[in-house]
Amino acid sequence: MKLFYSPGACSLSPHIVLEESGLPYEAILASTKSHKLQDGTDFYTLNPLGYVPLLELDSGERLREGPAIVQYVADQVPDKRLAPPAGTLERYRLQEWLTFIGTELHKSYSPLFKPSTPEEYKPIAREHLDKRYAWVDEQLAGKTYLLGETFTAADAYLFTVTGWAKFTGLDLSGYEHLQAFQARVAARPAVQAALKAEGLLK
Ligand SMILES: N[C@@H](CCC(=O)N[C@@H](CS)C(=O)NCC(=O)O)C(=O)O
Repeated sequence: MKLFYSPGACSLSPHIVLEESGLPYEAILASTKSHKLQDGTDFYTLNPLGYVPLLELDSGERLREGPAIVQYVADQVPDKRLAPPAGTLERYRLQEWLTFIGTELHKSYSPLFKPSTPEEYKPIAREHLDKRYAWVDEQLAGKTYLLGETFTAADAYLFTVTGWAKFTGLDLSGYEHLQAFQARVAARPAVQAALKAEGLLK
């Protein structure tokens, strides 16, 4: 498999899940700024939508959308329990989290990164995120990971987007369960490996 990623972008989530899976894969840099690969290939020829993450399977088929990619990878290695078995309520809990993180968190950060966003909109986006994080913090109380004791693909996604707070003026320091979660996930060897591979660790 090949994962097309950009350092620190939402593609870090499948990058972590691939590392956790232990499966062989290649990580290919596809900068969100240039939309070009290092060999000059126009990334739009691989993904007409131009965004990462993109997973190319060994068959040559390509899969888009982070929540779909992480579930695909997790399902290749059921023993790693990166996703609960399909059809169980727990699997829907995972999808509930992936959807929440994608639509309520990830896409609420996006305008904060765009130079074209009017300044007066930014506090509104931050307030929305803060309310959602207050809820996430409550959900994490007394838990190791979002689904309980086992690390899943949802944790990789929450960890990834929450890392953007410091770049977007969002103060999450008051959320103690969330802070503990971030530290716990960051300490996982697979997470360290993905961060290192993306050049995000010294
Ligand atoms: N719906 C997509 C969104 C992916 C996305 O927002 N990717 C961003 C990085 S976090 C990106 O590649 N932006 C550059 C662009 O859209 O050209 C998903 O969930 O996978």
